[in-house]
Amino acid sequence: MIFILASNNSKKLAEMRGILSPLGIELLSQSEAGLSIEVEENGSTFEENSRLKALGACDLVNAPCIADDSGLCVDALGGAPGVYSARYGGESCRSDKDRYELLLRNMEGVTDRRAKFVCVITCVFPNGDSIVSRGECPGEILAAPRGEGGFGYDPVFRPEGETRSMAEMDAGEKNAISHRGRALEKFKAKLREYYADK
Ligand code: ITT
Repeated sequence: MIFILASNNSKKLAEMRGILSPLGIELLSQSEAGLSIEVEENGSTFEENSRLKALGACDLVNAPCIADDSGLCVDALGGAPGVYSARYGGESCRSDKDRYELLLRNMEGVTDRRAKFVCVITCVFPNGDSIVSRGECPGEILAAPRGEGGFGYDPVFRPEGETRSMAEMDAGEKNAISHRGRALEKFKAKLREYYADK
């Protein structure tokens, strides 16, 4: 089964391939599928943006398209950066490091460190059908970055029940507990049901 990942984030692609390939799902990047698109993410929820990205790709190719919209929601910041995680700090933040350093500055002196990663996967089929699944990973924001693995805010996030940051885990360990891993586990079950009903 070939699916196209409607994403420009190569780290997401690598994680999703790691999770979906054992199921026989071949995930093509946008460039491998001959697509060059940047969908405007103007939704206010992960669900809306995930659907916008999947539809944007599916309008252009005759294959099922998957999108992942994800982010970090921090309790003490009213859920920010949330759907704006990739754009946190605007033009003044040009890298993942800039963004997590801004987050740490905004959390200075804050004792409530609770946060969660959220991921919403949407798969749109050429016939208009769709599958949506959501995964969350609760945890807390560390005082300083730790680890070199993963991407984004991983160095400053410690998942609940863990002593290490997400960036101190290897890919398999992260996928087993991450928001993306959890959303994709649900997605796999829904996909099996979808094809069983066909
Ligand atoms: P696409 O929209 O092209 O897929 P993107 O990186 O812009 O790529 P999002 O709009 O979904 O994706 O933003 C997700 C951001 O949330 C991402 O850039 C990271 O900053 C953060 N994020 C999501 N998943 C993460 C993870 O597993 N570890 C660390 N940070 C993550």
